[in-house]
Amino acid sequence: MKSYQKLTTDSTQVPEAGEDNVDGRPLCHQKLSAWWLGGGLLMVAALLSGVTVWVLGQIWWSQHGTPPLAKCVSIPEDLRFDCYPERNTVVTQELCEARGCCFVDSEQSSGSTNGVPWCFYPPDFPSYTLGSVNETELGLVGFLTRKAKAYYPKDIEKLQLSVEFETDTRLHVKITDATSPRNEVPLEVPPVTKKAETPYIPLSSPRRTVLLNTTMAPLFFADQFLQISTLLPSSYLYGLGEHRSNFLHSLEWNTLTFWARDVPPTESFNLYGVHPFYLVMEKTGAAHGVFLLNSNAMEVALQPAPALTWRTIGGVLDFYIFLGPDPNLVVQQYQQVIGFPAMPPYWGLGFHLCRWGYGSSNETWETVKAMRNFQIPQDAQWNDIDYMEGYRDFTVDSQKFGALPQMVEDLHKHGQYYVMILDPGISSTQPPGSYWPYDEGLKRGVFINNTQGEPLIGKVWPGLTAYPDFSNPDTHQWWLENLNRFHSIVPFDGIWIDMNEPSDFMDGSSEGCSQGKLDNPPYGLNPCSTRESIGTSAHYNLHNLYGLMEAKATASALIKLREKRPFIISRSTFPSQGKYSGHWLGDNRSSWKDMAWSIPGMLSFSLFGIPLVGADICGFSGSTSEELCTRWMQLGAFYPFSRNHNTQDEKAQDPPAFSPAARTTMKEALEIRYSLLPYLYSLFHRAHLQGDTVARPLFFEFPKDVATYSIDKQFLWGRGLLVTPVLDPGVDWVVGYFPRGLWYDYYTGSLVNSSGENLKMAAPLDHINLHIREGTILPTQKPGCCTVISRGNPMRLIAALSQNANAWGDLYWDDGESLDAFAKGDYSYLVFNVTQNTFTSAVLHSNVEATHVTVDVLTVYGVGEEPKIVTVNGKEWPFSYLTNQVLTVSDLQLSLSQGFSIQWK
Ligand SMILES: *[C@@H]1O[C@H](CO)[C@@H](O)[C@H](O)[C@H]1NC(C)=O
Ligand SMILES: *[C@@H]1O[C@H](CO)[C@@H](O)[C@H](O)[C@H]1NC(C)=O
Ligand SMILES: *[C@@H]1O[C@H](CO)[C@@H](O)[C@H](O)[C@H]1NC(C)=O
Ligand SMILES: *[C@@H]1O[C@H](CO)[C@@H](O)[C@H](O)[C@H]1NC(C)=O
Ligand SMILES: *[C@@H]1O[C@H](CO)[C@@H](O)[C@H](O)[C@H]1NC(C)=O
Ligand SMILES: *[C@@H]1O[C@H](CO)[C@@H](O)[C@H](O)[C@H]1NC(C)=O
Ligand SMILES: CC(=O)N[C@H]1CO[C@H](CO)[C@@H](O)[C@@H]1O
Repeated sequence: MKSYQKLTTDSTQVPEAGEDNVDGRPLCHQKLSAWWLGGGLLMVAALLSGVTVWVLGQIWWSQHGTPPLAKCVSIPEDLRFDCYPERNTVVTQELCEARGCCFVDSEQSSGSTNGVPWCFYPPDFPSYTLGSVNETELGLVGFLTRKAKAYYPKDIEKLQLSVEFETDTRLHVKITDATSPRNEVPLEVPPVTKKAETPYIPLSSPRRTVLLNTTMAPLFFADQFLQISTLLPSSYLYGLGEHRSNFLHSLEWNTLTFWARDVPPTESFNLYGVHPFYLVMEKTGAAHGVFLLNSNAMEVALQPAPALTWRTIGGVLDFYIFLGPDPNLVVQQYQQVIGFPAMPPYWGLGFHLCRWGYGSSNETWETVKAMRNFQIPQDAQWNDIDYMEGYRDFTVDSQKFGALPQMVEDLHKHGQYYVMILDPGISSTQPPGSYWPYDEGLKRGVFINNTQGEPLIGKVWPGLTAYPDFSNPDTHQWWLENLNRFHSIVPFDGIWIDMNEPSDFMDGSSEGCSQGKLDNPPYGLNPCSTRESIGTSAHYNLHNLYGLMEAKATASALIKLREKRPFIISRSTFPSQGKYSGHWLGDNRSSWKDMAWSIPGMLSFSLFGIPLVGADICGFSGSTSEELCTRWMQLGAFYPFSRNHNTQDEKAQDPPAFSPAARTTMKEALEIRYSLLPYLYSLFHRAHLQGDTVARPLFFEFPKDVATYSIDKQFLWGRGLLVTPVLDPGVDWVVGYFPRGLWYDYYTGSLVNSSGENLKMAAPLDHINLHIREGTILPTQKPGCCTVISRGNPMRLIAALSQNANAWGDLYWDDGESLDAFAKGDYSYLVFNVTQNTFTSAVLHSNVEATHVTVDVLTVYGVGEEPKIVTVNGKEWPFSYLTNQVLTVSDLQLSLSQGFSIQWK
């Protein structure tokens, strides 16, 4: 440890990257340098391969007092940081100046009608001073001290700041109370070994971007109010969920709340999950990401400077900064911290059907039979809460759902699966001795208590309920035993965990909100959100983690019960949720607008490391129409998690419920999905292995193309398949953006040679536009009724040649359900490529799994000239060639487990 001297210079000049002669001594760390300049300026710069500069900013101090108006007015509106963000408060000059802030009302804001705050911080508002800076193994540590009281109670005087360069591309900045411990999120960040790191990809030109600049507004660190603001290097900001918004966030004075909440998706509301992570596309096409690891109720205020303010009402300021430099790497680096998503079972990628209000097991069963009858692919049938007796978990309505066990047996006989809903609320009103889950839960003390140490009672579907405390390991054991007892009656395969924000139909609890400080924080966030607080001390900190903890308990129970990969879909989510579950986007309406919102929702969850995501196809509440449902089935066939789900008392919306024409179109859309499952499954493997996205925003693949930055009506599967759905009623065309390059129509192989333009395409009601990107090889398989069949069908490989006549693709294959198949080596991995008129399949890893799968057809799109001869492993072979430059070689019967080559000249 080396103590660090304050320097005398007043320079605030930013040193250039790699410059050694700045007025300050860099700490001796290979990648991280810190300079402490005059006036309390701390600057931390990360020098990445000598080209990247990253700056934390400065934390400064000056005299407190009412600032002179002239100084206030001179602050540009976009740079006014809100000093009075309290909702439902009319900010007066008196209130504002009592905080030592500038007050400039709307007239003086040059007639501006936007959200420019009237009360904002002067540039010299008092904050913390940095001192005692020492070098540590990975960075530096110092103390921040505050001399003047701020205006929130229990202002913490002395903080510890640590800045650590944990990997070449990840910085960890943590600000905590220097003297006493505070709530921290129990997230285990895996140690990063050099080996596991993703390679650093040098940019062609130096990246001298200031990613964070925290100098414009003061740092606050009181017991129940923590705030830090930063300028952003651009307005291209993504992430920050769960909210309903465009994929690209608006920075027009837009405040987003983070508090898990049961509410139908509505713009500007905080929704079911909490993901304090954002990704920014910088002006150069490079990307970085920031994650605030904090589980308390919080808020992010965005303003057009562009700037961002974090406000949280508990915990610590624990930031991870990911340097990318491309968006795929940012998301991978984020998942190195929160954990990579679980590998789903293969059947989980099939089509799922559900509704609330089938009314009986027989009606549910009839739907499955109708699907089979029309040969529409389906892997899983689900039930909502109506299967239960009085909506109580782990019960079956014996009158209406008496045949449920037989139905599940029948599903299994057909290679299909059963998933049912479970809510966390456990009915507390049954006579003692009649409801094991509650009786046993009470006995074992697994429920969340109120301040008097009694189980806290709220209200959900079954009426009054207690809430399991999933932070307690005893609760996991009790949950497992409940599931085990139920599984012996209904041998379910997957679980849908709903209402786990946790939802409560009452205000706080049956006793209302407590009077304690935790139910009445000095900075009340959105009253709609605090309303749902359950008033125990831990819950204040744990509320946002509830869905994560329940998913963890459920996944571990399912593994014990089935000894196969668990399949779980959760409504509430938190960072690292992908390790345990997928997510659906909640209780949408059957409307065109809601269908369109599903794409930004899905893409945001790709950023959050929860690739298994989809919306309720055809819409949950409200009544769908045949046209809407047809379009939605086409789009939903490309949700990574594909489920049609409906509410009670609405018309049926399962495919058999529609006209023959609509039904056929829906069936065809699902058959395309089933054809593409080998590709989708391989994408999930990459997500599981290293955090690649599955449903991918266009700009991830074209980060230099600014036109892609706001696209959220189209998306990619992986790098190679572009999906352009119709999102409007009454049209038979669609406009889609095609980044520069060659794109081939999935169905015909016809070429689109784009210069980076919007193109209008035919889109009759029975057609969804799909395009393969140049240079891609897609492994596809003949579809079947369900994955158990399709997995055994012959494959067709589709190669879409690049301008240079190359293509690349891969296939991950295993038995589709074993735990840790990859870790145990029980898989096959194949790489396909085309170079110099030769297609090769190379087997890089092989086990018995792939031997019975054959490759039957190779289709090559973009073969410029008709070949004279085609050879397969050196042997001449018949072929067909179409004038739209499509070469097809059929009847191959090649074993997937052996390498082969196909040549044309
Ligand atoms: C830095 O080192 C000095 C001297 O050992 C020590 O007094 C000080 O507390 C250290 N600072 C921090 C933040 O630990
Ligand atoms: C931070 O932002 C302020 C205000 O725009 C600017 O004066 C200062 O130079 C910035 N600091 C760095 C390191 O870019
Ligand atoms: C369900 O169907 C089975 C066989 O078709 C029949 O025996 C049973 O009574 C039905 N159950 C209900 C609850 O309708
Ligand atoms: C709740 O109180 C019961 C006793 O009433 C106790 O056994 C249990 O441990 C408490 N639970 C929690 C989470 O504190
Ligand atoms: C695509 O367009 C570019 C630019 O016009 C041209 O150079 C290229 O040859 C075209 N490629 C094909 C396969 O038509
Ligand atoms: C394509 O396959 C051949 C033969 O297996 C191999 O030599 C070549 O390196 C591969 N090219 C690419 C880009 O993977
Ligand atoms: C169930 C429900 O009504 N959900 C919401 C779906 O989204 C729209 C806005 O897009 C909301 O207004 C609805 O409340």
